[in-house]
Amino acid sequence: MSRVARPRLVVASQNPGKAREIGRLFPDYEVLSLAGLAPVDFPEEGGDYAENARTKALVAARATGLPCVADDSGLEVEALGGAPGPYSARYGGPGLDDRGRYEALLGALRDVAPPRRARFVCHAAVATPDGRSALAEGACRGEILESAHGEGGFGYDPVFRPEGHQRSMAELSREEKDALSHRGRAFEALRREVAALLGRDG
Ligand code: ITT
Repeated sequence: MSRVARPRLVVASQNPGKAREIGRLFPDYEVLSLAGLAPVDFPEEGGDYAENARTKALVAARATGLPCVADDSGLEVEALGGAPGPYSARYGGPGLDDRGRYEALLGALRDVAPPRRARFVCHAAVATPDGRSALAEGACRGEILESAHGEGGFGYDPVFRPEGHQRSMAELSREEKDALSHRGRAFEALRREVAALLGRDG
């Protein structure tokens, strides 16, 4: 029995939690991680999710010579005027890990009564080495809890409860998170473009 080779797709992210999630959204592809393929220096990110996502995918596609997907994402908290937003990865100052960052967020919201409404946003990008690219976005509404719950996911998941659920994002199964997350939705919306750019039927 002959097996049709799956097209190769590189996940351009230096965040292992994020890279795992993007990878599992593409079961029909041979997903490769950036680490070990080519040294890639991402430029410093600005405040525009879409531009950041496209730049990550394009820079990685040029460096690896392979089609790449990337995302730029963040957590927008209503009581903080939409912060940290595109700066979510750096919230609370340098040297913090995921836990340090969500603890800084809980501290900033200490005097804000629930519900502390928030949403995760994700702009997904695909790019080819010859410079073609496409973008799509997704969001997930919810609220910031008063303490951390759960061990799954990454980043702010333990302190975020998606709308309509009684558990934090970190207490959901991988399948549950992928079905409702900003990232799951953004890459679902990008699926056809990925197939088209890689020369596959959607
Ligand atoms: P790459 O740029 O290398 O992909 P990064 O972590 O720097 O990694 P971003 O600039 O897009 O990526 O930052 C997104 C941050 O938003 C991420 O570091 C988390 O703090 C937060 N975040 C995004 N998606 C999340 C999710 O699904 N769950 C929890 N936190 C998330």
